[in-house]
Amino acid sequence: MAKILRVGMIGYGFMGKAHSNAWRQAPHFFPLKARVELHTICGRNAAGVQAARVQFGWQNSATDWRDVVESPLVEVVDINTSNDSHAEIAIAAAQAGKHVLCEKPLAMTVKQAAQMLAAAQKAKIVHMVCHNYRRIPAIALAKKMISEGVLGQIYHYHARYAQDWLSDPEFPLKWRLQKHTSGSGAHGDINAHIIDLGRYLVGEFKEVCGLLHTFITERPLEGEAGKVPPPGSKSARKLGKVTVDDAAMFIGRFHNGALASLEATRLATGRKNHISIEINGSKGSLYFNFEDMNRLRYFNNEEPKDRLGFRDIVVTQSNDIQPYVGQWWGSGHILGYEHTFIHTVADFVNACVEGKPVQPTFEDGLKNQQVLEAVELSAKNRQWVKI
Ligand code: SOE
Repeated sequence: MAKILRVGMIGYGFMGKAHSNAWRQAPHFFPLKARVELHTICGRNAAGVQAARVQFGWQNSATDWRDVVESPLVEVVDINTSNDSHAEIAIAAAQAGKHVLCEKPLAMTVKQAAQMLAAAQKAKIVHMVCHNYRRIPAIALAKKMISEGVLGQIYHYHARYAQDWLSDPEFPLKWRLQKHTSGSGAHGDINAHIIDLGRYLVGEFKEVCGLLHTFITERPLEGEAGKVPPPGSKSARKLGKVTVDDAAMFIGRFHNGALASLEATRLATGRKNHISIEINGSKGSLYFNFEDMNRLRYFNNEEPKDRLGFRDIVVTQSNDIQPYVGQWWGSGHILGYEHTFIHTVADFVNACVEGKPVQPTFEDGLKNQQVLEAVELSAKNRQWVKI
């Protein structure tokens, strides 16, 4: 009888949708060591989570995450809530012996991340942070090429994560815009991703110097957006203070001597989910652009000098020599954002069955948090900070 892995997922927003799709699809495309059951989806709003249960294909719905964590049937807890609840839920799940997949950033602070890692290690559960972009086939190929030494000594890691969903001042003051629920803004939300890719592809950060900035300092409270008060009316609209960054930038040094330059913003008008990465080394360079996510651009400085140039590697060869793509379609049939979550879940399921670690673990999450917090301290004190 094949092992069954029953999943309880907390949160049903954008990430709940992406993760639900991944839990449903992974078994159909990857050789998993267990059957996956979408057992319970949990959210505070009963009507909302019931609708999500039907839409996303879960067996049960719940409104109290403790019911999910304490259920003897659930073996895996998938956390997709606002950042302020990651630690409490993950620690309770670990103490209940559940394997935990947690959305990024792992926590609100380094202290919380360390507590989550300690609880996971003590409970001997499998723990993973959903830095899904590591499992873009082109990024996984870049990792393989760098590990083989094709770039030689790494000089530069240059990364930009640019979105513009906050460029409208009418976008309301949701949880990602408030420090007490999000911890930080673009910094912990999307800089966390390119920090993780820097750690994955280049190495550990040694020291950083950064700045955080908020362009739009007030926004309409939820429910007030778009309501323009009639001219001359006394009832001013209810606005709230934005307490997190709109944009974060930092430079830094890796322990291996490479230099880092990262920028994350949610006000880059025209950029919807733009992630560009360039890594320059002594023997060559790699360039990646998420808006063209099946393509990795490679400059091999060891080719004959009359034909040097960046060339395109379309990372979709189905003969299994490129990571993940062999499980999908014939060569050249491209993949998308949702596949990165399916790859993440597939590796997580097999790790849970085997009881083996799977990166990025909560330790990676803690190291990410250490970089995030060092940049915040640097920005506050306007000085370099060692990690
Ligand atoms: C919002 O910025 C967001 O949903 C991030 O939280 C995700 O991690 C990223 O993949 C897409 O944008």
